[in-house]
Amino acid sequence: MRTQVAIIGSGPSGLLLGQLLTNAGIDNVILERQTRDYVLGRIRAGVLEEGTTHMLDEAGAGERMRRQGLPHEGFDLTFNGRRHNIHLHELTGKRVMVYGQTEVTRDLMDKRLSTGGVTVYEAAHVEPHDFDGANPYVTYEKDGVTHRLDCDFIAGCDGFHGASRKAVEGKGLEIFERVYPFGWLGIVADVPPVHHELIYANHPRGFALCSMRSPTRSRYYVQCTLEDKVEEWSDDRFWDELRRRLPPETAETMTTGPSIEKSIAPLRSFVAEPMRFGRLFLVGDAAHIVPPTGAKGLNLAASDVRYLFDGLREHYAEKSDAGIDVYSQKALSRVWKAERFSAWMTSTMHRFDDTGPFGQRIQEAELDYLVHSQAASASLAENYVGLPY
Ligand code: RFL
Ligand code: PHB
Repeated sequence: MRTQVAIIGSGPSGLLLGQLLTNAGIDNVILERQTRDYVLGRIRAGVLEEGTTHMLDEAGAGERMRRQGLPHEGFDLTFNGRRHNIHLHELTGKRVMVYGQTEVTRDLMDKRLSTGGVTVYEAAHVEPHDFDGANPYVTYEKDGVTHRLDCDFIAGCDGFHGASRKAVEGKGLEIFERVYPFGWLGIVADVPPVHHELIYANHPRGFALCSMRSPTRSRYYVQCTLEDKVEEWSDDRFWDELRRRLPPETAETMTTGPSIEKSIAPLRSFVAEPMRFGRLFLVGDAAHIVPPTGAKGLNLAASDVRYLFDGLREHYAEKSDAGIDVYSQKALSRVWKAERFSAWMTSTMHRFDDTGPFGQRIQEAELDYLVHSQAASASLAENYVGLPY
């Protein structure tokens, strides 16, 4: 088989890149390790920047998001028993869209199906080859048979545990990493959200986040230890802990109910440099991870796709490699700013055992400054809605 762009991974970055390429008449094939249902079963991101929503529109996959997504004007921060609003729209002129990654993925998969894009699911042992030269190819196994996909370029959109980054280890790849000493325990429950916008809570017992997927479906998180096990967290224990970390007036109005999903995610900051190795590009979580506190992961995957798609389109339409040549540099410049913001928001909102009550007071002072200084609020808002690209 031959294609122009071989895409490894059918998460949001692979699907978005694939759709933009298909729309531009550039042939592509997606190789995905899992089944379609498995990919759709993942519950992850919830907040989309305007740049991401515009790209979904451009891909022709934004219609349901525009109908069912929830545009948010701001979010609340709670600390020291009080709740404060950060009005994103007043501070930046921009909003964010609350629309789950599961729905983004479904819309992109449906669009791909309707435009005849090829996706090979359950492709095992995917391996990129010869990307240092002019004739790269990817091998994979499907139903016990080995296949070869020849291509012009390989897009490694296969997430943090994928095959693409592994293929460039020892070829000048540099890793920058911080692993946090805690995780997030998250649940989904079919109860109305406690508030119509998100609430980020700083509390001496640990961070909490009240998010949502729809007016009838809530997504809540509490900071937990790395030793915590999902089985140890009954629904009752989760709701009690969440309520304790919110101001009493907020906790009292919360509707609780049985969870329909419950999982623990560790927190990590990670960047792999560079993001291009000859004819292989690393995209999205394959190249970088942010802790979810700033809601940046999926949005960074979208901005990587913006830079790479523009470069590939230029290559095919204008016979210029200028865009491809600056891909890694442009993407990393935006990635590092989001890494900075996500690490800062994580350190300001979470409980760190080693800093004790002094650290807690410093966080509260920082948050107090943040919500009362126009300049500090504007800086937070500018980063949260997404830096321009
Ligand atoms: P993905 O989504 O991991 O997709 C990679 C795909 O590649 C496949 N794959 C392979 N395929 C073939 N061969 C192999 N060897 C392969 N290895 C892997 C996988 O099966 C998968 O289908 O990466 P992508 O596309 O780069 O997208 C990144 C986003 O998924 C991620 O950044 C976000 O989910 C992060 N994130 C958030 N981002 C936001 O922008 N806003 C948020 O509000 C937000 N909240 C979150 C989050 C992530 C979370 N978790 C669980 C990590 C909340 C949480 C809890
Ligand atoms: C979510 O709704 O899953 C979500 C929202 C905001 C975040 C992280 C996750 O910062």
